[in-house]
Amino acid sequence: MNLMTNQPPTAELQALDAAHHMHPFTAGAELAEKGVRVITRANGVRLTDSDGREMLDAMAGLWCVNIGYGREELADAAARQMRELPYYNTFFQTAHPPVIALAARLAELAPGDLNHVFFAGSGSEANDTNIRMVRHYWAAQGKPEKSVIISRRNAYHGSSMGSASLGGMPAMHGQGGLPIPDIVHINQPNWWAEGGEMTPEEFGRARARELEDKIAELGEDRVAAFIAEPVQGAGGVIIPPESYWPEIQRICDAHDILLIADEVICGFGRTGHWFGSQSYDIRPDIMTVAKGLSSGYAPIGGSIVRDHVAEVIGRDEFYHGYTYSGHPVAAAVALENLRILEEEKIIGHVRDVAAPALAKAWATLADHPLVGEVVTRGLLGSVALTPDKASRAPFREGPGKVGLICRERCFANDLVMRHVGDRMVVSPPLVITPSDIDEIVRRARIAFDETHAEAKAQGLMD
Ligand code: PXG
Repeated sequence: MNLMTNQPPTAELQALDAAHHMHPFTAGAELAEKGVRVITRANGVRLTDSDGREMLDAMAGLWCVNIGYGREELADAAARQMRELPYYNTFFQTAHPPVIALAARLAELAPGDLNHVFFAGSGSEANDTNIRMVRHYWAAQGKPEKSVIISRRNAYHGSSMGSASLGGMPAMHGQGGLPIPDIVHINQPNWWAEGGEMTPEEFGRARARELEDKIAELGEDRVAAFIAEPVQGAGGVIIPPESYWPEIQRICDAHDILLIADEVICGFGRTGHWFGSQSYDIRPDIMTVAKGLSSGYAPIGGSIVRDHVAEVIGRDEFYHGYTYSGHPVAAAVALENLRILEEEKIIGHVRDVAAPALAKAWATLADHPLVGEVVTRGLLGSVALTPDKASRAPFREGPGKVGLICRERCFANDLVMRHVGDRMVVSPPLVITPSDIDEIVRRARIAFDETHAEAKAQGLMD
């Protein structure tokens, strides 16, 4: 025990973790051998581990700590609510003040007539709600066969049976018998990897028209909804060509298909607006929210729903809900988070200060020999690592090896940055300053240099 911090030594924590803790998206045996990294404290945009080492968190946790770490106001809001009413449910005609206030606040913030909120504990749960809700919406109107949901390859919508089926990750579908019936996938608007000789604008339109082709193939009377992230996050921060979303919107309108925007990453300021849908002029019927709703301080998610959908769903009992739907402590924390986002004008800071600073600093990486595409949107950024910029070629050993080296080199330089295959992604807390953005990019460049040398040494590139 460290008497200063009241904390067991790192090796002891690692041994207990290896013996008892099953981690998400982790090969347990490999981790046990290496030893888990234990994060003990955080403040602003910086994490501290159990050895006292400080790191810049360019990922805002898992894309969620929008207001940054260490905000006492959220801790106070949680403690206050726990003392007053730690739990009550929202089933069977009951509610409590924080859930009512949060629903009303979200209705105010969400564009148009997205006026109704069904709460969940996470993004996965909210997307499961959406599957049942859109199918029930059509069934309640005498069209039970209108049940297919179209999603996209390389989308991420969660890990539960339903949400992982919506996701377009083959490795996930390969475990546990997915996808569930009546979920189909079209291609993603990833111009760098898949655009070939087309211009980004041509490619964006072509990929959007795959939705129209799929609707024609299945028949309009079979298709309930299309779901997509405004910007694919976990898929590698794939920023769609400007031509993509207007065409998707036109197709959904023309064919009477509900549009679900998964705002779990894009929501609450990430793209420089309250919602990514506003950045791309998307008019969704349902928005999935989680993560930034509470800045990750408490687990909460939900579906924000337009009037016409809520009206149909509300006609009869919707046999759906979670014990923690609208949990009072999580709702109180979310309300306080939304207050801070608004009063401190954090979204204006993203739009006017941080996003332009990231765009400028990130673009300087383009001259690095390992770097191909360099893109940002708001405070989302990614680079594609490549052995050959001109041909946009992938590495010959298959995706992920060089990306993994790069992630490790980032850690070694006290920078937390994710890799998705061979794309490096950033999604820092929204409160980040231009000088910390420059520091992220300075460390990233060092990590890229080291990765380049290592990839050559391992024969992964010439
Ligand atoms: N939709 C989107 C767009 C997401 O990014 C979910 C739904 C699911 O939310 P929950 O709260 O159930 O996790 C997500 C989650 C990563 C990573 O490493 C990304 C997510 C979660 C965990 C890891 O990129 N996104």
